[in-house]
Amino acid sequence: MAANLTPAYFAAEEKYREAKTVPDKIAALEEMLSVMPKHKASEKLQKELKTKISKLRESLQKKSATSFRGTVPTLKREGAGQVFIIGSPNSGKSSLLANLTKATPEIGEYSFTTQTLIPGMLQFEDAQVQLVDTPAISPEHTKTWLSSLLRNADGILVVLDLGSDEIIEDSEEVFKYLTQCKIRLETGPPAQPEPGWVSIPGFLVGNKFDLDDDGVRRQILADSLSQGLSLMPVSILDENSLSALPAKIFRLLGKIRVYCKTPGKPADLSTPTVLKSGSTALDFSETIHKDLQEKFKYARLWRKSHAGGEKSEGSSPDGIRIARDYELKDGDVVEIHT
Ligand SMILES: Nc1nc2c(ncn2[C@@H]2O[C@H](COP(=O)(O)OP(=O)(O)OP(=O)(O)O)[C@@H](O)[C@H]2O)c(=O)[nH]1
Ligand SMILES: [Mg+2]
Repeated sequence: MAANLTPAYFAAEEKYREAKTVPDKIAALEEMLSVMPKHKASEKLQKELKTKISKLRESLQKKSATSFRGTVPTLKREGAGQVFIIGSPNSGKSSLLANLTKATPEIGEYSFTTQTLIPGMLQFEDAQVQLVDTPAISPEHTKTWLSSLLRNADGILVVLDLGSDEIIEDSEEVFKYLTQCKIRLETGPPAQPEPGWVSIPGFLVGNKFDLDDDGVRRQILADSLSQGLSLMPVSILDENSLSALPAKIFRLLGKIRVYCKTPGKPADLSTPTVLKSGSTALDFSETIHKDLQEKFKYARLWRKSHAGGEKSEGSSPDGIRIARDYELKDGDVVEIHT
């Protein structure tokens, strides 16, 4: 045959013939497509396979859409913020959640494994962030209830598959969806959105970099992004590549951790109070007790000097005296005096 099909292709085709369920059929077809030699002579066959996959996905979606009719999942916000993991089918969203939290989402070789919201808690040093795994965004079907949840998110991670030749189409699909939801994704400081729009901090995660040997897809994807949006290439198979994620996710939230000290006692460094960055000593006092704002006279501040840098203010044993409108930083220890 002109398409020069390989034994790997015929093995996958055999799997397809034997597959009893729709997800298994999709998995086998996707395998056939991925192992097939890509050239002019096989184009027709590639197209046929893609159509078959898309029809099967649709039937799967119809089934799940009816079983979920009318039920919009609800989710209680927990931790320092709520960050949604969204993206194209099979890109590794659930794998990422399973890796970063103790949650145990189903992980499948086929698309549309995840059909509802799955939360997990991400630990970053002494703070926790709620990560939420979601059903895939795709032209065939995206859950209608996802939009309002995303518009309320504190952060969004867009996961794309660096192992897929369709990564640009997938990326466009996700951004088209975000545009429909009137969500502007921004890695830097959020800009003032136009009326009706929301600006949500986020970045792209290019997963499966192990399947992008020469880094070509990563480059093409990076070039396609609008300015200021950052791309982090990772692989679930390479633990090191994931190690910077918790800090990057926490930083997205624009929050600081402040520790409370009671006069005459050592500081409580076990649990931080998480505040919006830009918060002042007075804002902090309010989180300790509602009456404290009125009685606030002054505060003492201890601020760690940065490693290798000059000692900053507050590194003396007694800390420094600060006024109520003093802006706090991540890691500050504060003692309120009334
Ligand atoms: N090679 C490789 N495979 C990965 C990686 N991450 C995930 N996978 C595989 O990709 C497949 C899909 O993973 P999932 O985590 O279920 O993907 P998903 O985005 O949640 O998929 P849906 O819920 O169906 O949209 C599974 O077979 C994973 O084992 C990776 O970094 N490298
Ligand atoms: Mg999933």
